[in-house]
Amino acid sequence: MNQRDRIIFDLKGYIIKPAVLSASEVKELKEFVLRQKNEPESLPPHQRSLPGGTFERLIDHPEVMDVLQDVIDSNVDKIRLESTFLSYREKGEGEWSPHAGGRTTNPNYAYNFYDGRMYAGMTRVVWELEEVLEGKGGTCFVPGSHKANYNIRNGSVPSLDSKDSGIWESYSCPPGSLVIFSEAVRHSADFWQNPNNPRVAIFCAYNHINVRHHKPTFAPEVIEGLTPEHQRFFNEVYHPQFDRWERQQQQKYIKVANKLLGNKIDSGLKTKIKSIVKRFG
Ligand SMILES: O=C(O)CCC(=O)C(=O)O
Repeated sequence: MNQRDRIIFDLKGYIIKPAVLSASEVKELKEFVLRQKNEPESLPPHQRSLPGGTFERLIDHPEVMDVLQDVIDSNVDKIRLESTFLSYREKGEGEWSPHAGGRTTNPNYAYNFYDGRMYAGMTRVVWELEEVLEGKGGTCFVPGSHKANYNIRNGSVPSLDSKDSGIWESYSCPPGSLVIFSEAVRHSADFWQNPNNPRVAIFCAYNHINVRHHKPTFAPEVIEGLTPEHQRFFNEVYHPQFDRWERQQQQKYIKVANKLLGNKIDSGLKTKIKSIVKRFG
C-alpha cells in the first residue's frame, strides 16, 4: 500500500482503487457471476457459488493483499476470507440501512492504530463490475466514523443517519474498481439509481485468522474445488502455528511408515496418513 492510500484509509476508513481489472477481465467475471446467479445448474457443482469458478483467482489478488497486509496483518497466512456474495441491483432496488461506526472493543471488526500501523478486523473488499455514479447507489460512508468518540453506532441522533445530513459520502468508479473499507466505519447500502446499468458487485469480508464475524455458509464442494493456496483462506478460526504442528506430526508418521515399508511408501498412502493425522492427530 502506498503512503497516500494508507493515510486515506486511516483518515476515512475506506479507499477506492479505480479500474484494477481490465475490460476483458470484468467481462469474463461478470458473465460468470451472472451465470452462477441465473443458471447455476449449467456449471459443475464446485463452481455453482462463490468463491468458486472465475472469481477464485481474485481471492488473493495482489492489489487486495497489498491493502489487507497493511490493515489486517502483514503475514498473508493470517488473513482469512469469511464471506463472499454477489450484490445485484436493478434501478430502484436496495435499501438505506446505516450501521456500524465508532470505536469498538469487539475484536471482530475493531479498528485500531498502534505502533505506527493500522489494525483492522473485518475488512470489506468490494469488486464493482459495473460503473458506479456518485450518489446513485454505491455504498455510502461517514468518513472517519471508525474513530468516532461519541457513540454513533446506536443511531441515537437519527438526523445524522439521514442521507442528506451532510456527513455521508459516496463515490464514482469505472467497472473493475475496488472499494475497500473497515467494517468499523459507519456505512450503508443505498437505492440503485443509475439508469445506465445495474449494480453488479462482489462483496468479500476478510478478517484476521483469529476472529470471525460471519457464520460460515460456503458450500463444502466449492471450497474443496479450490487450489490448496486458496483453500487455506477458508480454514477454521485458529492460529497458523497449528498447521506447522500438524505438518510435523504428518512427517513423523510418514517417516515411521517409510521405515516399516523400506522407503516404498507411495503418494496414496502419504495422503491417507495426512488425512488421518488431520482428523485424529
Ligand atoms: O450494499 C451495500 O452497498 C453495502 C453493504 C453493507 O452494508 C455491508 O457490506 O455491510
